[in-house]
Amino acid sequence: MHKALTIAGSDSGGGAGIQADLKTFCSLHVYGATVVTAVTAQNTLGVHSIHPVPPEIVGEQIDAVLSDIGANACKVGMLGNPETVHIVTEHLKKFNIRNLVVDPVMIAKGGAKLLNDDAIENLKAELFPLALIITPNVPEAEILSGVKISCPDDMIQAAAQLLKTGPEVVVIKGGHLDGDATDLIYTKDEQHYLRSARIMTKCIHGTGCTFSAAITAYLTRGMETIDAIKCAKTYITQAIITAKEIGKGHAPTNHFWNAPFPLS
Ligand code: PXL
Repeated sequence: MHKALTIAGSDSGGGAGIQADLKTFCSLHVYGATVVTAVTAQNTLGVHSIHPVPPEIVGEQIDAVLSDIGANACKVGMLGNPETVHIVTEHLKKFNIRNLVVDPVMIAKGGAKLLNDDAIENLKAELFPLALIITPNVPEAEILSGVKISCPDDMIQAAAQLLKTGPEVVVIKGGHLDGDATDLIYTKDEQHYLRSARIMTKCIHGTGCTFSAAITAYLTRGMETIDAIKCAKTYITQAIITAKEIGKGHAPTNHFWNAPFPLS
């Protein structure tokens, strides 16, 4: 059985966070377990409120899942505050999780803060050293690396800085830059640009969560790291292309684009 764990926030609208992760795991035929770090009240128009789960309860959820069910790969999304970053790091260390994908979620599409400023250093110093892959978008990579990114070449400089914090692979998602949606995969030995044409759509809620969840699902299924990232790029691109308008704002992507019958 292929088993994955996501440690992330809940999005009541069902398009990002834990809900996006579970849908992605299901659609890629991976069993999904969940550790909820925060409950958000939100819809496609924005985040109304955020309620952090007490850090010790986050730790207990990790213990409960990993001491019994286990996980071939694990993904971390929204953490919110330094105490939760710390607890998650300590508990993941205890279970020696190797396939760890960290999506350093900071700000929601509408501008709501999903990570306090005082947690940024903890994320870099504590959690990144455990990660196999980190997947910042351009604004996150700028904050984490201190490098201003205006073009794909700048992503190389930022990724080189981020690699020093400990992950084996840095993926910078280039969707915030103008032009094609070009992502960078950066390791100490190889670099690849993954290019895809920009899709003009409002259906982009939860794209980052879905991409990192797809990487996690492919790792869970035993795929090599770089192949898992490339397949996840195809997965998120198709999920955006086939998305349907749900709600009045930024609709979620179509996690089930690969299902035998269309979303209706
Ligand atoms: O897409 C980032 C993200 C992650 N996690 C949760 C979110 C969002 C964006 O809204 O709500 C819970």
